[in-house]
Amino acid sequence: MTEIPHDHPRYESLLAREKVAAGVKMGITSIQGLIAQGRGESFDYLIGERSTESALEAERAAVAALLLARNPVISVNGNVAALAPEKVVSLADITGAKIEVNLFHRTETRVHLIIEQLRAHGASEVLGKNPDASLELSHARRLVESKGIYTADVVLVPLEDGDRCEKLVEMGKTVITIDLNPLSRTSRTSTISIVDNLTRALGNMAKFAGEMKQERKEELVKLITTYDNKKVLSEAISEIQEHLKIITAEMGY
Ligand code: PTJ
Repeated sequence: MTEIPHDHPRYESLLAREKVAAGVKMGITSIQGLIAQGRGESFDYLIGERSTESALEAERAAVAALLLARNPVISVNGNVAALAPEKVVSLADITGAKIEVNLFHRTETRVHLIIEQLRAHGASEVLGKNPDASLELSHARRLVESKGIYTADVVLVPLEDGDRCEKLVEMGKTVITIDLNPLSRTSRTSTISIVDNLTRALGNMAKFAGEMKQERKEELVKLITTYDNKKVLSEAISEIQEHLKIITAEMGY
């Protein structure tokens, strides 16, 4: 990886770019994953590269859902494995969630390498290698494990295109997504849409999970029943508009 100096004004963004590029070189991330990262970067720029109030609200609700779940599962693809394997493992440990590899551009080699990557970052069990169940989808993301995504009541699906998300919602599952684009099909179809950068979102969620684990069950239930995803998405869009107004004013336009 190219060494990015810590004092570079765009350090976090450039580091993420290096990680995804390294993921491609290692065979973990698909070449298409580079395009996905670029799409995400542009939305992050519009958001102001920060976790907004609406994102934090969605992240708290998501953590409550994971903590209350009977069988929570975190789905991992090639971008997630390259960008934040340690954060996935830490969130899974705190919430008791299983981890399952699920890929759009699926090859058995990539599945194997991603499992190894997660193991190297402390995961004990990673599902996805032996899919014995199928979602009603015509592409490889249909391949899931019966003890994982197939029977999960809550699924965290960071970073993907929306059709599997839609299918999982149809199956009655609570679907949490992390996608910097508040207008994407994923954001519009999920139960809890986190409009935030994957790395920031997973970090915030692990921190919240540590704190919220001590809370009474009723408090967690209240967080979910009072949560309004449409409102959160509309606030996410307003936050982008506000940010654009501020920076254009600063630029004197
Ligand atoms: O590893 P595979 O084979 O499963 O392939 C995965 C990719 C990422 C290639 C696949 O899911 C894909 O093509 O995704 P899309 O359709 O490009 O959607 C990616 C979405 O995630 C876009 O809406 C981006 O804005 C968003 N995104 C990209 N990077 C990030 C992100 N959101 C949060 N954090 C990011 N770092």
